[in-house]
Amino acid sequence: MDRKTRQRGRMAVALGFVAFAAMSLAGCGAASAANPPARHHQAAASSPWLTFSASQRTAAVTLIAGYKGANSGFNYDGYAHGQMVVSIPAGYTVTVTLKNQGSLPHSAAVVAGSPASTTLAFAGASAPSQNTSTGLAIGQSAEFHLTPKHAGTFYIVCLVPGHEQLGMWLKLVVTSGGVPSLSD
Ligand SMILES: [Cu+2]
Repeated sequence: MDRKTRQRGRMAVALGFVAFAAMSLAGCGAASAANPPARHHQAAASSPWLTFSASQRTAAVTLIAGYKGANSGFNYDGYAHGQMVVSIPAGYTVTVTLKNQGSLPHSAAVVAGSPASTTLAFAGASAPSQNTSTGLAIGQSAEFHLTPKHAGTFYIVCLVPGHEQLGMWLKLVVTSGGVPSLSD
C-alpha cells in the first residue's frame, strides 16, 4: 500500500465516522421527536425501535431499558407487561440491542413458554451475554443476535431478579411469513 492509498483509507474511515456520528445524532432526534411511550401501531420501518431489510432478511430491534421511567422504570421502550409485541418472520436474523437508560441494572433475554421462564430459548439470546441476573450496568449497551427457524411465541424478559414480576417483559412472535412489525 503506498502512502496515498493509506491516506485515502484514513480519509474514508474519518468520513465514515462523521457519517456514523451524524446518523447517531439524527437517530436521537428522531427518537425524541417520535417519543411519548408512543402509541405507534404498526410502526415497522419508521419506528425508532425496529428497522429491517426484507431483501436481506435482517431486522434490528432497539430495547431501551428504563425508558422515561414508565412502569417505575421496569420497561423496554416505555412498554411493560407484554404491551409491545415484536413480530419477526422465521428465517430473519435479528440483532437486538439493549441500552440501559434506567436507574438500575437490567438485562434482556429471549425465553419461551412463559415470561417467568429463565431459560434462553436460543443459544446466546441475551444481553449481557453472561450474568443476566446481574444485568447491564446503568448507561451501558449490549447486543445479541438470533435467527429463529420456526414460528412461535417467545418473551423478551429482564432476568434481574424481581424485574419480570414487575412487568419488565415484551412479547416476541416469530411468524411464518410477512415482514417484521411492532404493535401495542
Ligand atoms: Cu430489569
